[in-house]
Amino acid sequence: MIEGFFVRSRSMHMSYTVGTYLAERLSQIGLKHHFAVAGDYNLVLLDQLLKNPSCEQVYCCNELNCGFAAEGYARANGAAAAVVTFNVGAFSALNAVGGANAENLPVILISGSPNSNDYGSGHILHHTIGIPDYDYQLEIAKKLTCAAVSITSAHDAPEKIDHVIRTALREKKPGYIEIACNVAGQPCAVPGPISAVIGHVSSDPATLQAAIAAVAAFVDAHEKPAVLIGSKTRASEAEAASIKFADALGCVVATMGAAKSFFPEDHPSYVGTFWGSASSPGVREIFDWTDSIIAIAPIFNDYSTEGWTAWPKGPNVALLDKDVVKVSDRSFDNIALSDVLEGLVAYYAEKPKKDATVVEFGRIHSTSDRIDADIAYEVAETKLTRADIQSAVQGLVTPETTIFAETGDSWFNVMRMKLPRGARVELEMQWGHIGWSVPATFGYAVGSPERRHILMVGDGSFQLTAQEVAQMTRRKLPVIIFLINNAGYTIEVEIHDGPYNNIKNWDYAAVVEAFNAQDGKGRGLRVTTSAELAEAVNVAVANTEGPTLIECVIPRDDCTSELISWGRHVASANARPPAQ
Ligand SMILES: Cc1ncc(C[n+]2csc(CCOP(=O)(O)OP(=O)(O)O)c2C)c(N)n1
Repeated sequence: MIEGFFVRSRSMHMSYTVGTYLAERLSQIGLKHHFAVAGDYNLVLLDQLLKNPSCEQVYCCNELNCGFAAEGYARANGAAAAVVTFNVGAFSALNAVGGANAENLPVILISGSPNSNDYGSGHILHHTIGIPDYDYQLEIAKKLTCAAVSITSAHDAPEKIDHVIRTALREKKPGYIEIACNVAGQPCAVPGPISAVIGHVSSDPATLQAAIAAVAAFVDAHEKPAVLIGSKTRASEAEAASIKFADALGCVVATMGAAKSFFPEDHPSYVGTFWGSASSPGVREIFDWTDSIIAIAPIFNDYSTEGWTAWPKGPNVALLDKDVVKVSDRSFDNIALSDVLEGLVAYYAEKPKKDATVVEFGRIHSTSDRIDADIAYEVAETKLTRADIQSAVQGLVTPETTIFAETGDSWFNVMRMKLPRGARVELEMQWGHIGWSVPATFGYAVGSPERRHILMVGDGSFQLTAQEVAQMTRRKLPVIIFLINNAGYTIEVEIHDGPYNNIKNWDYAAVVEAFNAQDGKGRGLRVTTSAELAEAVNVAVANTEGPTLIECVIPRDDCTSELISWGRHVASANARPPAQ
């Protein structure tokens, strides 16, 4: 409503350029920021974007980080934009765009591109591979995004921009827009109502009814169903509906590793993580005992199935995905997951609860919960352990907290945490680019300053993208970083060890001080005992004017037992000999 008024009132008084049109659309879809690295192909565009005060420009140290910062922002705000220069910038950002695709996040990558007169002219331009053909970046972007356009004329810019933003928002996938450097400032049409871009697409009514009936028949035919929540539940906008579905059905609910925090952990039906041998206590057993699984928006890959050893599939699994349902050899598409779940909620409203798995879980679940066991640690002058770090993070988690857990043992540490309702965990398990978490936490923190942000990152991962801590310092973001210095790539050690898993040690705490230069308020602390860790956590909580990095020094082989067994399964899957 407000946005519509904003468009009308502005459009009566001001004219638009391609760049201000784009800025208007970005702010209309709810972006208060966009991320950028400057380059001569995008400078005019950046000027145009700056003219819109409601969508602030936020700078990054490099384009890979810029893409990941946008990816993190999209996790907090539902969408994001990153602006980069041609080839040298965009190619780095495209890695993060691949990540946004894998993680189902609508990140719009915007690249400045050559002067429109240079297309087809035979001119060779800087930053390119030295051939007078400038389509190859667009062609690559088409593979990694759901919609990609090149704008070389202001005339068709509005519909091209709208097409990319609309498709990205609907599909929850990244989009790509390149704008010729001499076109960004050209006059352009006034934006129409934003509802044309963000309008809701309805489920096909007949298919929806048929899908609901098929799932209901599947559930009715089984005595002991269990619900498994997958990581695409958020992208499917089905988190609220899946809670209602769990309430109506009354059976156990587990989350997959990548979906940690996508279902409230204080819900009476919630049992923990299902992840093969890395499952929470009792969860693998209850999934062995169940006679049917309703899998909601899962991603079953080699990692999430623990090297294909814990892969729910076959006739006893109903798949309720983002816009397709597959059950009992029937398939229904063009339906929204939340509509399917709401239909099932109505169907089960008056029926007796299917709670056999809840009763059984109560029987098999050990009372010696390893999470509680781990939190009861003693603050002492003894050598710091992995469990101490896990406990320190657990102690900081509030309903307003988001924990970013980087690829590595941080995944398995965070699986053990107990989350109050409202707390979130962010993981990048499908793409799994180490170093993702530093810029992604930065972007997320820009987009949700009201929350507490905690980052758990290994030393190996940190070395890829460390410089983005400087942007946290620049914007005074009080992110608390637990950097686990275990002297190497421990997760890789558990999969397959060799000299390539040893890394050069850094003085990580000093790195933060270096980023401070003359004006930063970041803190860097190095701890080797649990007592020092407790003290450092107090310093971190008190530092509200910048990030605090706590370098936690632990032995190389101090990792979770889940990592060890998961790593063994993944190694076996990797080692399968070629089929004859
Ligand atoms: C960009 C990229 N390069 C390489 C890898 C392979 N890789 C996966 S995990 C990992 C090591 C992570 O080590 P660290 O951050 O120290 O965490 P730890 O395992 O010690 O907990 C590597 C190299 C990757 N996932 N992404």
